[in-house]
Amino acid sequence: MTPLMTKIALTIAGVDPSGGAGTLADVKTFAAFGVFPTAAIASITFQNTQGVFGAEHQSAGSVKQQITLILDDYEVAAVKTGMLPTREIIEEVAAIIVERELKNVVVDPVVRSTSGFDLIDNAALRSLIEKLFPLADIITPNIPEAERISGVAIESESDIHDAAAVMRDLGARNVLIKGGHLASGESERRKAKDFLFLGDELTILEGEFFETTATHGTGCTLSSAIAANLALGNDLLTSVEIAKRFVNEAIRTAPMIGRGHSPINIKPI
Ligand code: PXL
Repeated sequence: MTPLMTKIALTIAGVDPSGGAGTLADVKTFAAFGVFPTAAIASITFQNTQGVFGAEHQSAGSVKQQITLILDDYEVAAVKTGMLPTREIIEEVAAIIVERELKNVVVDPVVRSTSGFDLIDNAALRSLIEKLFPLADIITPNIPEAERISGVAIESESDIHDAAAVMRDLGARNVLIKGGHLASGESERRKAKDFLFLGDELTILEGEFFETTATHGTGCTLSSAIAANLALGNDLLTSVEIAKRFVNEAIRTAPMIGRGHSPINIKPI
């Protein structure tokens, strides 16, 4: 018999109605790990696998109401934040995390879609750094996000160290920089390397690099898989390792649907 989903995780993020990224990916991921999914919606984006064409954001009050009613009723074991498009929403989410003493907080600093659509404005990015980074157990930027946040242009592994150091100075305790973007441009036998800084201690996680367009939702899935595993009681290193393997497998077995970047295959482990 399948065990009951007694651990509960919360995603606070945007909706991608086409199901590849955002809260739909998060919910599928939580469920894949046997964690009960809850979701507060910060924005509804208009998109498909070919691009993001717009968004209609929620107010801070709406996001607060959604989260408050979940927290009043459920014991939430882990929280993942994704697309939080405005300063007001970010400040509200930060206040709730402090007030409710939420644990196992994974902050995916979503800045821009693969197709180049800005998912957050500059004022919001500043408050994400100021208000949410210090509350996060881990932040999970990809390379373009790490560059924008740290101001360090990343072309080598030593640049990754510098960017991580800047982000730790900005208040992030633990930083996972997803190196997938760094792999492109190099030659044969590529590895998809992720760089995990627990404090200033670096662990490099190597996975297979797949030459594929099926990358839509990888960042959302990775961060929510980390949150799911933290909700299950795993430590941070173990959670990141399991999450990375999960995303690798989801890319490898992607359904190749849609006319653009296919979603990945988020399925029960
Ligand atoms: O992958 C970043 C991301 C996060 N959240 C939402 C998105 C996207 C990218 O398209 O649409 C809702």
